[in-house]
Amino acid sequence: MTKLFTEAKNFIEKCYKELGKDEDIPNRLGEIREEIEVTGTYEHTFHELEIGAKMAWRNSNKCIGRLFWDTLHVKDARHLHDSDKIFKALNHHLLEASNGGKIRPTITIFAPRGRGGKDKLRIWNHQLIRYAGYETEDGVIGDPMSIPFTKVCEQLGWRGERSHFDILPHVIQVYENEPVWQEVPSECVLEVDLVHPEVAGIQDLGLKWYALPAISDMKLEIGGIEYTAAPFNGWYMGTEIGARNFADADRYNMLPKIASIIGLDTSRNSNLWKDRALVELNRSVLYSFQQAGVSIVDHHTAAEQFKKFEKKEKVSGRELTGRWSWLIPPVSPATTHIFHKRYKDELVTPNYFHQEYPYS
Ligand code: HEM
Ligand code: NRG
Repeated sequence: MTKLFTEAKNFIEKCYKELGKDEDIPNRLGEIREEIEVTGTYEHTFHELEIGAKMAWRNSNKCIGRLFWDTLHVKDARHLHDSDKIFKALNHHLLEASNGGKIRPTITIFAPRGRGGKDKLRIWNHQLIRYAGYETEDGVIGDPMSIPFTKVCEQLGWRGERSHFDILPHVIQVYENEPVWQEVPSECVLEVDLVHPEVAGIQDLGLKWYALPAISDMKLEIGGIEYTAAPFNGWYMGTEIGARNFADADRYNMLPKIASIIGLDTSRNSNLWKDRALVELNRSVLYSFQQAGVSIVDHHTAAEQFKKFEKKEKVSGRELTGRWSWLIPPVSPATTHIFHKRYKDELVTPNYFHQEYPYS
């Protein structure tokens, strides 16, 4: 038995049993065995692809948002091999998933790695929407985390405006071809300006963040088939933006500015100015998204939803896996039940995997 067939068998048995279609397993496995013998690989039916992507989300140990795994909207783009059509599909994903603010968890799945592991489609962006970062003599402009990728984009001929919030272009590599880029149409990018329910000064910072977190550099693996381009999105948990993207000293580093706006003494640690600034920044993120009608979840609600997920998995007879260090929120972790439990960090497939950077 080839390795691929073993992995296919594992997946088909798991998924058909879950769908209550046990009787179809022998036939389907016969088909797959023959297809692998003749072509070296096999193709998933749409139904298999859909349930596989959902199971992969359910098995994502680092994700607190898994209660909603069964609602994932799966878009089949396996037939697209032309860069223009792939760019269009990415824009379409952004529009449909953003849905005017009522975000729909969505994945677009492009053609998998082909026979012999050769044909490999890649999206070079880490996320479909992300802000550029530039090193200048006067310090960093934009998102420091994007500096290496922004350099790559500029080497490919793109030029950013050097604001703190330049949307990076989409960069894709279609098989052995050189990478190509395309600007993301502004109508596909929903953004939220930061305001605060009481502190007017926060608005004057001119901060904003995009609505849609859409990871585009991970590989979806289902039954031994590797989907190297399969961007997916849900909605944000507020702390991702308020406690990390804006707060980390090596990201937008806004805590000192927020503290000074609120009038806190930043010369001493023991007055907890960082903690107080963090809370106001996180209130601001949640309030701004809510006012703008854009889906977002606070970390307490997300933890409660995760608790529901834990219970549902138990009822379904599946063993829960999770990575504690990622599941606890970065603000007030011990106020959530997650902090007080242990999770088994075991890899279950299908799943989403990190892959090598396509650029050096
Ligand atoms: C990680 C929340 C939807 C798969 C995470 C993290 C959070 C989160 C807070 C940790 C991120 C970090 O610390 O950088 C949510 C919420 C969702 C959602 C609120 C709303 C629906 C999804 C969907 C998928 C997914 C739709 C896949 C189909 C993952 C994966 C990771 C992750 C694979 C780990 C990413 C990595 O290794 O960098 N999620 N998620 N999530 N989530 Fe979700
Ligand atoms: N922390 C990252 C995004 C990681 C994924 N988070 C999600 N995923 N919510 C950031 O940009 O802040 N999702 O699919 O919803």
